[in-house]
Amino acid sequence: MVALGSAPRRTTQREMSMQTNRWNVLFTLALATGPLGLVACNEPAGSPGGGGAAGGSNLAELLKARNLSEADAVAALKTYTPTGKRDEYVMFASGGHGGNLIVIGVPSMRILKYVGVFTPEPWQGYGFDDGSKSVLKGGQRNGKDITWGDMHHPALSETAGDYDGQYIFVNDKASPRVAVVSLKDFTTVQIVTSNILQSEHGSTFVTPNTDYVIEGSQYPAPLGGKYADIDKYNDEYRGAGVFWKFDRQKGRLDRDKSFAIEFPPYMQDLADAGKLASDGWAFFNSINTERATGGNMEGKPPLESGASQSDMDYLHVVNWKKAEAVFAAGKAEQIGDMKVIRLQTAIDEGILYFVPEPKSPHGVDVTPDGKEIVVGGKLDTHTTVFSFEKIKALIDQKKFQGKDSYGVPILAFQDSIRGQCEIGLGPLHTQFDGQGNAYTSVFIESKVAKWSLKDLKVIEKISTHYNIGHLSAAEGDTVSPDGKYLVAMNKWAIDRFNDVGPLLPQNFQLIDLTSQKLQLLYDMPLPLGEPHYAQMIKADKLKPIDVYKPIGTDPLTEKVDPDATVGGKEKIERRQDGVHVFMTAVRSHFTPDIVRVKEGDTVHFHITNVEQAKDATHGFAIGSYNINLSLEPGEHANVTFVADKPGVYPLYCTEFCSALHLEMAGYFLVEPKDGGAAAPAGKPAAAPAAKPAVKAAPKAK
Ligand code: K7E
Ligand code: CUA
Repeated sequence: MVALGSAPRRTTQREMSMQTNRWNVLFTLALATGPLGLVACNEPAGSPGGGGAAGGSNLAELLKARNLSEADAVAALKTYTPTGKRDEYVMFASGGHGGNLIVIGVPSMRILKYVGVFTPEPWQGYGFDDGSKSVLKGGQRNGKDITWGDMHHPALSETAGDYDGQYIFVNDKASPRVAVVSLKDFTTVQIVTSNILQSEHGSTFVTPNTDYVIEGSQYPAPLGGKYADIDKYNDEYRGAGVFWKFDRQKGRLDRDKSFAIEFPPYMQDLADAGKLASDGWAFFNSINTERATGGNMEGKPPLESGASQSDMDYLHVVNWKKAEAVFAAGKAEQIGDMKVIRLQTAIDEGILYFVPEPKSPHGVDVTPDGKEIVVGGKLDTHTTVFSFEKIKALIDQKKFQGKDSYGVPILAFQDSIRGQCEIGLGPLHTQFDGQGNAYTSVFIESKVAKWSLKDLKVIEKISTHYNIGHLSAAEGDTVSPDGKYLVAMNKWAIDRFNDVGPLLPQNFQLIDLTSQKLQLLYDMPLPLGEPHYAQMIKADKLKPIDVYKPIGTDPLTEKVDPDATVGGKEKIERRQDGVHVFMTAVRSHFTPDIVRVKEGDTVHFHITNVEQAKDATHGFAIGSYNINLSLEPGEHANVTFVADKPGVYPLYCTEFCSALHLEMAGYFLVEPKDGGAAAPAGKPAAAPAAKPAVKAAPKAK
């Protein structure tokens, strides 16, 4: 009678059938003891759902006491993941403004980790040691630290169009940046940026073997960070698609092998890479092909109305394989810090084509077989299904209906599509299952529409709360999606949670795709930033390490750090460039635990966590110097700073690692230059009359 959802991965068949039996028995009992019906439906909005948690241990009483319906109980059973049990899927959600990546277990919706990417993440010590600081430095724009991100689209690395669980890439729309996160240890290993773009959005999307990570621009600007007044918009402003070459061996993006393709000054929006039938091609859609510039105080229409005049914009169809060859043949031009295939070259070489698309569209999603491209109409009520075969045939026959103002060939809309599906108000993004269904978020209606790719008919709609943006289905962007679960990523929460002031969390809603009718299972508040998109991978594809091996490994090089400290060889050394402290951490002490330096010394801490026990993390903190490291078992970290303020600074471990964790502490002593006649705290010591003699550096025992 009560169907269980998909079982947790690690549960055996036998356990499973035992559980099913048990629950069936419980439910039969529960349903027999009284009407459960739709109790919750009559509740006024905002009433506590968990009133009277002490409902006893009888299931029927419990349901009644907590105002839960049978459907609620079924939903609970489909998501509840008992202690010690793992999730079947892992979702990587963008952290939005937080500039970090959020790792979530599905179906439990438990948050497993925040991975610092574009912003420091204190718990991981990300942005505090020399290595991660250098990663963040890669994301400086014009020499400036950027202390937030506008992360939108994570993209898992793929092999033959399937998530391979090795890397994940993310973007920053505001300050165009792309980051590489290694899924070996869930650590950000690289951030790149190019001054070719001043904003981006069609990013990140990977080609089927992760040869390239695609970054498409959003708001046009002169390429390379140059200045031109906005009345030169048509002539001087441009968009571009950057193809970052990924070196899988090194696990890094290779700037020298990366290139960009210049686009007209339309606002390119989302992008997707072709696969299988359309491998070698990429698709970017666009808004504002009207080229409105705003100027609502200068006698011009506001940008949003200027940009919504035409019924059609342009789907950009890009032959990146050809672009790669053209780039290799040296036909790209250096602009700013990037090699760019100029617009005219892209036209001449057959790299760029346009197909009209209705109207100010948003998402562009290639179907699992790569044969079709689904575009969400946003201001049009349809999703439009473009046929790659038709597009390719028109290109091959050079059958164009005309050219845009920049000379880009335009294919005829009707000849390029298979058809359209009437979705509703505000179709945005589309995901797929393995059964030929598509799921499109319908923003204005706050619904997910399930529709058939075969006959382009809506099968069913389910309400979400509220204003759904992206949605993420299990393995939804691969050549073989799993279906099963879908997460609606809602922009507004309004009445879903306890009130927490005017700024509300986002609301992730888990939807079961396996039930007879789509069923909403769970609401998960996301109170960190606005995550736009997420990808969901089968958990058993992830094979992260549990400790760093061998001891002393630098997570960035994956090799033993040259300054790794071996147990028993700890020391403090004064060198030309300052004081070097070679330290180990182990339950429950740092060695050395007293470090003496002089005011003005540059201090280099080289700290190795010499443990190999899983989860035996030590923190290392020196308050007031902003030193905060997280040393995972086997990990080595370096941190360099100037001891410019004399005083006595406790140092201690910030992870409760053992019964003697509080005692895992010591002192960092910064002797004043005048040798101890220190000025009171807060006042600088008087400059010494003579240079103090350099004392021998203290040695650790
Ligand atoms: Cu928010 Cu993909 Cu950036 Cu749509 S985008 S919602
Ligand atoms: Cu080490 Cu607490």
